[in-house]
Amino acid sequence: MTEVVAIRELLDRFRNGDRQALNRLVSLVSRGEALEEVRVELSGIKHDARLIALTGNSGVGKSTLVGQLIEHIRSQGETVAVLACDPESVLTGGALLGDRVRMSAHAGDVGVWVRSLATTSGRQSVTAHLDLAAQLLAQYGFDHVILETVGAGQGDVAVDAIADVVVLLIQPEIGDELQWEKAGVLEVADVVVVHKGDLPGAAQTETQARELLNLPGCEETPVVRVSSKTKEGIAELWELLADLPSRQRVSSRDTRRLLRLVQEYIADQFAAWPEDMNSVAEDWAAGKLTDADAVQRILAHVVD
Ligand SMILES: Nc1nc2c(ncn2[C@@H]2O[C@H](COP(=O)(O)OP(=O)(O)O)[C@@H](O)[C@H]2O)c(=O)[nH]1
Ligand SMILES: [Mg+2]
Repeated sequence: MTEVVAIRELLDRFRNGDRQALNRLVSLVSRGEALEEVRVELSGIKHDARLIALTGNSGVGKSTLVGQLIEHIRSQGETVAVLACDPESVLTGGALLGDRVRMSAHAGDVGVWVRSLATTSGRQSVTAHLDLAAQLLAQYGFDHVILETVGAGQGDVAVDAIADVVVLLIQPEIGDELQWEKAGVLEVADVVVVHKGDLPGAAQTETQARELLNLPGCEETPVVRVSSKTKEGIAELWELLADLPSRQRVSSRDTRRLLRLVQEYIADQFAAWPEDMNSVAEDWAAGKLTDADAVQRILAHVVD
């Protein structure tokens, strides 16, 4: 009973802009508590903040970039809240500390709110809690809410289900096997950032990402090269994000996912090139078949 009253009082204070109440509520929902009360509080309420998710493998520089974005946003007189959700932080403990150190430059600035969430529970609930926590921050009045999460796509957290804009960070890789290419994680991104743009190989990575994303019939996904070290591309990235209408690209992303599936399906079908397709190839090469006719013949074979 007392608990219900306490939560109601917290929500009252939250509504009046009490920062401590906000902090308590975020803690509660991220632990999976007071979910129903907060959900009711937030239902039907509108806010202008957009939820921007920065995602990518551990070590790609998400926290560092968030730090740069905070600085940029503050220099424009706007406010920002950041929820860092890094399941690996829970295991290692180290990343959490690192994030705090990098982001602590803004301690004492009321225009900045940063919290690392230790998420240990299952995928579904993490997403639900994270969504509510983010909505609380938006409703509180922050101009921007940024989520830092590891690995969209193979998803510890289904960020693309809750974020308005998903920014995928990739970095120049050593060796020729590209992890992100194989995993097909590019599809969830509204914007792809080639991070650590100061490193050798960044231009090549940028070209590869463009090629992979430039599938026929799809709207192009913007690819930006950014270095948090030199600050090159930070302002451009932020401008791009500001210009990107929320969820504008969702249908394009779905199309891309589907086309990727079609590509894989066809590749599977032709893992062993069937004998009877040789004549199609020969006729096509000899100019007896138009491109369209040759493709149709092959597709007919696939559909069989
Ligand atoms: N060369 C270079 N290194 C960077 C850049 N941004 C971050 N790093 C380094 O990459 C490492 C991982 O950064 P961090 O932000 O913790 O990555 P996260 O795990 O994705 O949050 C750190 O050692 C950073 O100093 C960059 O723009 N250029
Ligand atoms: Mg981090």
